[in-house]
Amino acid sequence: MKTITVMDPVTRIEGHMKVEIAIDTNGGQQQIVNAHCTGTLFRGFENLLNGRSPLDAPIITQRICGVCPISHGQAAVQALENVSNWLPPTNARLLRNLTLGANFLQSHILHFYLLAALDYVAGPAASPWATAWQTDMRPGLDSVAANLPAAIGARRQAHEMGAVFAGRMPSTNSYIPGGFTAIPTASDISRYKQHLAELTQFINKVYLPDVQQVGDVYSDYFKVGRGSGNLLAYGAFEMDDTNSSRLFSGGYAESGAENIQDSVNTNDITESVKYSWYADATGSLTPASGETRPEFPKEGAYSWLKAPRLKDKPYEAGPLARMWINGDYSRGISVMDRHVARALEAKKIAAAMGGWLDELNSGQNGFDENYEQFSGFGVALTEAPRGALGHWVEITQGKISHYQVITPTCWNASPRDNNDVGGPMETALIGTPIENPDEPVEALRVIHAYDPCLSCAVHILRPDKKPIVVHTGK
Ligand code: NFE
Repeated sequence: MKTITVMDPVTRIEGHMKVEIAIDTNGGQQQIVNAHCTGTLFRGFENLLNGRSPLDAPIITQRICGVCPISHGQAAVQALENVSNWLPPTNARLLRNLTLGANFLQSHILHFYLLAALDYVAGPAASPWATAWQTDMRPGLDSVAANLPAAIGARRQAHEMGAVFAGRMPSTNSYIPGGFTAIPTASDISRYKQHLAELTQFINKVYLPDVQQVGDVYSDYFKVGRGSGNLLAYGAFEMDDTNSSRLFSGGYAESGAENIQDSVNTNDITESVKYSWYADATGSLTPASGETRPEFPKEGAYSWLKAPRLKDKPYEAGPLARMWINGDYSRGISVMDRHVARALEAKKIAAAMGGWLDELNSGQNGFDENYEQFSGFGVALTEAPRGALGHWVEITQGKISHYQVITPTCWNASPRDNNDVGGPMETALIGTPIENPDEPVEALRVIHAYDPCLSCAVHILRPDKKPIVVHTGK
């Protein structure tokens, strides 16, 4: 008999998400036979930006999320600079990389220890650690549980490291079109270096071994949760001032392919809204012409996320996709591969950060005073900790006239598209064995491996200043 289990809200993620799974017996085993992922709040940041100064874009878009604000700051300034066809000076490029890198490290450490590990490891017997379920908790991982408090310290240290140049974390005012507001001093550089050395030690000696240990005890999860099998990365961390090389290159691979396409044409990206609470007239648009026009209720719709597709296909974004496209990881596509690739990526980024620090010119301005903000169209394709992030902007007579953001979680947690094909996470859930439908921890493992972030919801203001309140319940 089919059981429907609803997780609402899914906990230990950022943002607001509901996942509904249907569980049935298949081949003598209970498993998930259908899944629907729902983003339960509306995010109308694009509409907030219309009519504003371009300088507001990096400030406002960082408020989309407290976990990945730096990526939004980076994407916003790169989109604005793209309008002016301009690249930042050396120190700005390096300071941005160093601040973004710090944000990736805090996010990856946060994700593994505070969001995902408790799916595998019984936490200390105290709130908020103690797990409320007993299903499939395997012994042998006490040493991982013992590292949870140290991980909190490491995450805080990554934030402190980012704040050395950025002034404050999580959201910073230092990302501005034309450069970066800080002038690094020798003492800043040495403070950053000290943090980086300690964090590198944590990543290499604690985080990576812990992930490997979880992978050994739960090795069956290398075969669970493949998802769409299609991988997408835009690339990030500029390695030179001409933007000819990045630490992670962009590209896509269909069906876990060996055959990696090394560039992404954004005209191939469209967003379906057949199952999303947006006006049908806004469906199948490319982000350059995309519209954020909510429609609730709407027949058949079940998510506030649109369904982005590349050449009409769903794609997974994230550390596994980045490492795969860059040729750094090819073991497989699964729940556990996502954790391992994320930890290996933290190691790779931390190592690169040492090089950027050495390249910094102490005492030199990271802002080019000749920068001029033109009107026109701009796009930035970069990466957030959770994967490919795009910002599209149009400036008309000095004001933002159009803005669109597609976040990585939009790719990963998207609902079904115009062809009724589910998003990567929905597909990954199907086939997952479930021991106890009342405690479907196996489904949580699949969901958490993507590190979903449903992004913050907002009320948007009409010109008459009355808030539009969208009711998603009865
Ligand atoms: Ni809110 Fe984010 C990242 C972005 S959401 S955490 O990483 O963009 O997918």
